[in-house]
Order: sequence, then structure tokens, then C-alpha cells
Amino acid sequence: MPAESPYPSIDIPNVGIWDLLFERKDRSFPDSQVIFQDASSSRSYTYGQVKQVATDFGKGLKGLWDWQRGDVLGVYSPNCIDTPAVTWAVHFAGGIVSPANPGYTVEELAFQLKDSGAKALITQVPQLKIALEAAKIAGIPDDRVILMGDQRAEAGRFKHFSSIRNTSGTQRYRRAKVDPDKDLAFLVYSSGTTGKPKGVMLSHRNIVANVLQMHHNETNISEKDSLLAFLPFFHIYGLTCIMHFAFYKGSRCVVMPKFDIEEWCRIVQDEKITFAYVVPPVVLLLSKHPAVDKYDLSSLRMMSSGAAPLTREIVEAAHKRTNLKVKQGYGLSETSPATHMQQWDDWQRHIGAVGQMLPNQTAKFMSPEETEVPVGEVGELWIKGPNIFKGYLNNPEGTANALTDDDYFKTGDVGYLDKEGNFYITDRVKELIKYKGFQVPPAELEGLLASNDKIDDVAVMGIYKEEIASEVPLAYVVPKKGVEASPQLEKEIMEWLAKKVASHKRLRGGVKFTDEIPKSASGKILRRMLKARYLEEEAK
Ligand code: 4UV
Repeated sequence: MPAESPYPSIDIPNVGIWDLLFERKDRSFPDSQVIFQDASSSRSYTYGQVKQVATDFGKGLKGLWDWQRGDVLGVYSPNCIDTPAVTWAVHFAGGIVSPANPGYTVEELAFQLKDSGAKALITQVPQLKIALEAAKIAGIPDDRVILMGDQRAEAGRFKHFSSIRNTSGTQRYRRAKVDPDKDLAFLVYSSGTTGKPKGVMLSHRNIVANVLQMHHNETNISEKDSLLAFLPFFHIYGLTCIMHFAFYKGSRCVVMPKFDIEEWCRIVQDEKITFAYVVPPVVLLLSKHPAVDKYDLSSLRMMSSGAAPLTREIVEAAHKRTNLKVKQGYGLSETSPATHMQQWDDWQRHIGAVGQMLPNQTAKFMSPEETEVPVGEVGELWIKGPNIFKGYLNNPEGTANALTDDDYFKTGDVGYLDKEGNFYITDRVKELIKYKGFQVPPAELEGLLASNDKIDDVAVMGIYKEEIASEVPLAYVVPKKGVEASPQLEKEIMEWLAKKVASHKRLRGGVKFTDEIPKSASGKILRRMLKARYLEEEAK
């Protein structure tokens, strides 16, 4: 029998994101509530200012570039307090946001812009050069590259988004109507269970549902809280769980463009941060980094970790040293993302669990033969609910592989459910590697490495490094005939790849040389066999 969420089912109104955030009747905080505050300048946005700026730019967008409902704006920027207003302006104008990692290379960004069909791109001055090159490849003219952030003086001939507005009250500039279940709000990129990154189609309803599902669990967070937002708004975890959720709750959100443990601790102390969504490597740093002792972190009532596995040892070490509490959450880009969250008082009772299923969802664990396994037994997690994505953009095959006819989504994660309704994630059947919570699709690196003229064949896999509480990518390489497998070649390959990919995709696990990559009869890399071989070699 599939498991139901232990929560009573909740009412998810048939509205778009704008209505959820700006038209709600039950808001308990004023327009003057400061929500987004820049960690490194005096800039901030109140709730009312976000609404005003989003309305102004939304109207401006409707008058630009023959903007149509369903058009896509690419966002290529580190965390910035303008991102929320820009995002919701796009929704005002009936458009879709496709956020990209600001560390992407020209090729990586161009791929996403082309694939998502982005009509225009917004970036910041430091990212402008790469943005322009990528936009050119994707066929986006220079005058559709606009800027945000606080570098107006340097913007030159490029428009700053805040100057794009239209104050005429004609019908054309009214807020676009959206069909919450059909109209997309975001195209985020994920490799899913296999292959290269794909556009994950998230509707307005998906995001509205997930904010309300989380709201039902995170009852301890309110407008009195202060959150520290260092997780990127371009990744679904920061996008929904921080940017949308903090705004819905009215919690002040101190926004960091880049993570640094000492700076993080300083901000927690000086800004009296009460809650933070984090990833496992941060919890590890809290358990051992020398800088941590210099700061008073006692305002922090709870943290919630997700995006990668968190071990009991790390939770306990961090708690022992700092007295901080860490609960867990779990989710995926395809689930908008949060499917499971621990309740606050569960953090110590069920260390290692990712929590209970959020409301309005059903889940089951499946054997490799796709039959349901009984409660307590290990299987692949399949889940359904209003937060499940609409499919992969222009990829019917990928969509058919991920979604069943009866609307279950196959997560590619392996785990089990205990008798008290706690879910545990123990493994992955999909290829994905996670470096500090960021996706590294092995197929993408394999494709690039295979084009190196010294490489005959290659397979990439993730290995876990305890010292950083994260997986890192490692490549097994078969050198071309006559090419010597040497430490120099390893270095050369690592440096060659580093120039072609964003930093989180580098081969931090190194290169291992082999005579052959194990493959199935159909040519699929036998990753489990390779991993077993790696572990065997390491144990020697
Ligand atoms: O698609 P994605 O990059 O998405 C995420 C989402 C992270 C979230 C979402 C909601 C939360 O409340 C939260 O705490 C974290 O990372 O990658 C999805 C894959 O990341 C792994 C798992 O393999 C997913 O398929 N993953 C995410 N959370 C966990 C995890 C976890 N707590 N434990 C183990 N693996």
C-alpha cells in the first residue's frame, strides 16, 4: 500500500505565484516589513518595495521586445536582493524564469539559454562578458541583455532593469492572467536520473503547492524570524525554500552572494539570525572550522540541511561543539522541491531521517522490477502530489521515463520508510553526482572528456570525501593507444576539463586509468561495478 502523508490534506488555492505572495488576505505583517537585506551593503527591500518594483518592471517587460505570455527570461547572477523582484516581475508579465548558475562557462550558459528558448537575459556587471558571449551563441541580441545589482554606474550601454518601467495604465500593461496548472513559472535545469541537464517544467501551481506544503511543516518560522540566505536562488532549494518561502512567511532574509564560513558566522552573530537552510558541508564546517569558536551563534534556533546526505556523526559533532540543532529536509528540482521535512522536535529523535512526507503527497518504494516493497524494506522512492513537475521541456522520452501513467515521479533515490512515518534516503540508483549539493551530471563530463584527443573511453562517478562531507567527481579513463597513463596525463586532463566547466564540476576526485570501462551488452556504463572496483582498490 502506498504511504500517505501523515498530515491532513491542505487546500491549495487555484492561483498563480503572484496571487499567493501579493494578494493574500491572511498576511500578518505590514508592507514595511524588511524581507530581503543585502549582507554586504545597506541595500534592502521591504515587502511593499518588492511588490512595487516587481509591478514596475513587470509592466516595463510587457512593453519590451514584443514580450508574450510564456516568454522566458534567463537569470545569470549570484544571489542578489533584486532577484525576487525581477523573478516576480516576469510572472507579472506572464513569463517564465530560467535561472542559471553564475559560475557557468559560456558553453554551459549558452546551452541553457538555447534549450529554454530564452528571449532575454538578466545578469550583473561581473558576469556580463560571459553573458554576452553566451547570449550571442543562443541568438539573443545585445539589447536584450539587461542588468541588475548595484553597479548602475558601470552599466554603460546596458539597461538596468529598474529603468525599464511603464507607467501607462492601459490594458496592455495590466498583470497577465495565468492558468496556474498550465502556465510555467520556472524552467530549472536538472539531469534527472540520466543524461545531460534537462529543463524541468515547474508550473505556478507546483510552486504555490510547495510553499503551502512547507508552511504546514515549518510552523515555527514566522515574521519574527531572520533567515540567512547563502544557498543560491538559481537552485531550486534556495529558490523555493528560501526566496519564496521567506517572502510568504514575512521573515527577514539576509542575502549572501557567496558562502564563506567565517562571514556566515559573523552574520549569524551580528544579525541575530534565527534559522538557516543549509547543506551538509556547512554542518561539517560548523563541527570543525576554527573560526566558528570566535562567534556567538546562540540566536540560531534551528537549521535544516538538505540537497545531499547528512550523517549522524556530523549532526552530533556540530551539536556537541556549538549546541546547534540540525534537522533535515529532502526534495528534488522535479518536486518543486520539498517532499519531506523533519519537524523541529524530531531532529534528535530521528537523526539521519529526512523527515515525514509533506501534505497532499503519496509515496511508495519500488523494487528494480517495479513492484512495491513492504514498509521497512529498501526500494526506489516514487512519489506523487501537486508539487510534481510537468515534465522535461521538449523531451517526451525523458518525461516518460520519469513519470508513470498514474502520476508517480521516479526519484532515482533509494531508501525506506519506518513504522513511524520517517523516510530515510540511503542510496541513489541514478547517475547523478552531488558536489556540495550542486548537481554534477556524469554524462555531461563523459561527453566532454570523450572529445579529448588523448582519451579513448571514459566513465565518471562520484566518490564520497568525508573531509568535506560531499561527493566529488572522479573519472576512469582509458587512454588512446600510444598515450602513456601518467601523473602528468592526470593533471593535464583535470586542467583541460576545468577550463570547460563550472567550478563545481571539476574532477576533484582525480583521474584513474584503466584498460576498459565495464559496459552492459547495450553499451551502458556499469556504474555499480565501477564503484565496487573503486572501493576495492581503495580498501587495499
Ligand atoms: O534536483 P536537486 O539538485 O534538488 C535538491 C533539493 C534539495 C532540497 C529540497 C528541499 C528541502 O527541503 C531540502 O532540504 C533540500 O538538491 O537534487 C535532488 C537530489 O539531491 C539529493 C537526492 O539524490 C535528490 O534526488 N538529495 C536531496 N536532499 C537530500 C538528498 C537529503 N536530505 N539526503 C540525501 N540526498
